[in-house]
Amino acid sequence: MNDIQKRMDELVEILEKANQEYYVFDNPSLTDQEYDKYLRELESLEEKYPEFVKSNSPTKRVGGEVIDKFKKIEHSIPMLSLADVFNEEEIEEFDARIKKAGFHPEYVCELKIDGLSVSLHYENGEFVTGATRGNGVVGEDISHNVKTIRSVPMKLNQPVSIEVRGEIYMPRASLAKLNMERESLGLPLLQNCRNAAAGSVRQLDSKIAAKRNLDTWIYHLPNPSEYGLKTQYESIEYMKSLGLKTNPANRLVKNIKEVMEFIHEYGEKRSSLPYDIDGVVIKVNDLEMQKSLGYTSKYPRWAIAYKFPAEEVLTKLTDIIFTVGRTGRITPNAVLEPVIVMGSTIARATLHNEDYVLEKGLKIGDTVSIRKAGDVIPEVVEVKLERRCGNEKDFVMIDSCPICGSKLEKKEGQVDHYCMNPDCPARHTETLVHFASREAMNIDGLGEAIIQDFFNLGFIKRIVDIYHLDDHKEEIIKLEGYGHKSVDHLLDAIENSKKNSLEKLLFGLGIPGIGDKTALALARNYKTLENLSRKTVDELTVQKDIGPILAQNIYDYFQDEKNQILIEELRDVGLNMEFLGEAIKESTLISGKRFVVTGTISFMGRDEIERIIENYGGQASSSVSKKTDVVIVGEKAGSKEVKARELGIPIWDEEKLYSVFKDLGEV
Ligand code: 0OX
Repeated sequence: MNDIQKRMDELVEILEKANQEYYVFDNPSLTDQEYDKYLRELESLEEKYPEFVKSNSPTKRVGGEVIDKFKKIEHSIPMLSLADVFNEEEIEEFDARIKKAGFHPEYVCELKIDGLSVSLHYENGEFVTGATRGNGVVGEDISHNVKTIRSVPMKLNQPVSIEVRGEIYMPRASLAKLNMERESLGLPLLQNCRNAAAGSVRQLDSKIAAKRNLDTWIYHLPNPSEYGLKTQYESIEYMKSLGLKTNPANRLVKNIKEVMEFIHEYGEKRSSLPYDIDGVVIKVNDLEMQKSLGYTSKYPRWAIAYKFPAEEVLTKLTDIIFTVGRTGRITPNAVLEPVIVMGSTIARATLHNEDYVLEKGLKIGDTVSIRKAGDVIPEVVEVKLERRCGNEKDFVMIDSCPICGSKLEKKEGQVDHYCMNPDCPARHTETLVHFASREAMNIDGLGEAIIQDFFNLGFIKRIVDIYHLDDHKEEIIKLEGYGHKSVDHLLDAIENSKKNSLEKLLFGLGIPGIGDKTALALARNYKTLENLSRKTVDELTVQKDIGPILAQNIYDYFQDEKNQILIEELRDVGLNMEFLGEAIKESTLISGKRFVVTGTISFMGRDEIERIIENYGGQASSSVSKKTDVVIVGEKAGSKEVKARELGIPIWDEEKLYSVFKDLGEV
C-alpha cells in the first residue's frame, strides 16, 4: 500500500471514529474545524486518486449517489411487526399467556419509535446494505440513503458479519426546520416525522436524504445465538459495543408492575422527547424463552407493542377567528397558544361551525385540550372547566363577512354561514389556492402563503393571472425569500400545468359540488370542456353520478359570462382542455371492481391507493355494501371490516395489497 492510500485509509478511520463519537455516543472528540479539515483533505485526495476511494467513505455522508430504481432485497429472516395492545389489561393478558406456558420472564421495555424499520447488513465490520421492511419478506435497497445517516456506522468496532434491525426516524427539530423551508418555497408541509422519514429514504437521489438529518435507534438482532448472546438486553449491549446507536431509555425490568411503571414514566416524558414515539415495546428478555414461545402467523408471541392513546396537550384558546372559504363558507378557527403535539407545533384548529363551538361550550381565554385527529388534523377535544377563572369571554358568532362586510346567510336546516358576495376578495384567494392545489392543477410551489403574497402585491388577482406570472419574474426575485431557483421552479410548474388532463382543470375551476372524483367522471364522459359546457341540465343528469343539483351548478357555471371569459383566456394562454384518456392500465384484479379502503396502510396513503385503483379502472367507494368486490383493510380498521366479513366480501390485508401493487409495479 502506498503512502497516499495509507493516508486516505487513516483519514477514513479518523473521520469515522469522530462520527461515531459525535453522533452515536454524544461525546465529540474533534472540533468541527478539525473534522472539516480532515474531511477536506480526504475529499481532495479522493478527487486526485479515485482508484483509492472506499465505497463507504465518510465523504459519502453528504450524498451524491443517485440510483435509477430501488433494488429488491429479500430478508433472510422475515421482518415481523408487533401485535398492538392499548391498555393495562391486555398487557396483563400477554404476561398471563406467557406464564401459562410455564415461564416467569423478565422483560425489556423499549420506546416504540415512530419511524420506519430498517435492516442493516455488515460484512467483516463494513457496512454493505440497508433495506426497508417492505412487506416483511422483501424490502427495498436504500443503502445509498442509509450511508448519509451519520449515526449509522460505516465500520463497526469489530470485524463481524452481522445483520441488525432498528428504526430510521426524523427528529422533531429536523421536521420543524424542513417544514419551515418547505413553507417558504410554497411546498406542501410534511405531516409528521414518520412520513417525513419514510419519504426521505424513498428518494433516488441521496443528496435529499443527506439534508434531512435522519437518525437511527437500533434494537434487534435476528441471529443473536451466533454471537453467543442469551438475552435481548445483552443483544442491545452487544450492538452498542459495536458502535450502533441503541436507545439509552431501554430498560430491563423484573415484572409487569415495572413494565407499567416504565409506560407511565414515558407517557409523561413523551411530549418532551426530541423524537416521536407512539408506544412502548415489551419483549421477553430471555432468548431461549423467546424461542419456545415462537410466533403466530404474523407476530412474535414474546413481544407486544403497547400503543399510547393519541397525545392530548393543554393550551389556551386565545381567540376565535373566522375565515372565508372559496364557496363563501365561514369557518370559526381556534387561535391557540402554540404547543407541540406529536412533534408538530399547533397554533390553530378548525372549529367547523357555530354549533360546534356552542356544543363544546368554548369561551375565549379557556384552557382546552387538543389532539391530532388521525395523527394529522389538530382538533380541540374539550374545555377544562376547572381552569376557568371568570375572565373568559363568550363566543359570539359574527353576522357579517370578516373580509368584505356583507351580511352572512344561514340556510334553513344547515349549520354553516355563508358570505353571499361573489366578489368577496377572500373567495378570490381561496379560489386561487384551490386551483393550484395538488389534487387540482398541481402547481408545485404555489401554496397558500405565496398566493396570499402575490394577491396582495397585485401579481395574481384571477386564475388566468397565474399564467402571466412570468411578467413579474424580476419583481418576484427581488422579494425576500424568493431566489432565482425557486422562481424558475415555480414558473416551470405553472408551464407544466398547462398540459394537465381535463379533469384537473375541471376540478380546479371550483364548480360548486364538483370534487375530484366527479370531475374525472365528467372528463371521461364529455372528453372536452367545450362539449361539457354546451350541455343542458337534463342532458347532464343522464350521467349516473350527476344529480339535479350538480347538473344545475355545472350549467350555471358555464352560463356565467365571467366564467366564459376566464375559459377563453385560459384557452388563449394554452391550457389543455381535453381529457387525455385513462392511463392504459389494466389489472384483472382491479379493473371494473368496486373497492373500499379502510384503516391505515403503512406503505401508502389512502388517497394514493384509491388513485391507483381508479387508474386501473377500479372504483373506490367509501361504504361497504353487497356491491363491494374487495375491502382493503389496514391497521385499526373498524366497522367496515366487520361489515365486509358479515357480507362475506373478499378482504385484502396490507400484505395482499402490497403484493398486488408490487406486481403492477406501483410500489
Ligand atoms: C420500535 C420497535 C419496533 C423486532 C422483533 C419483533 C419486532 N418501533 O421502536 N420493533 C421492535 O422489535 C421488532 N422493537 C422496537 N423497539
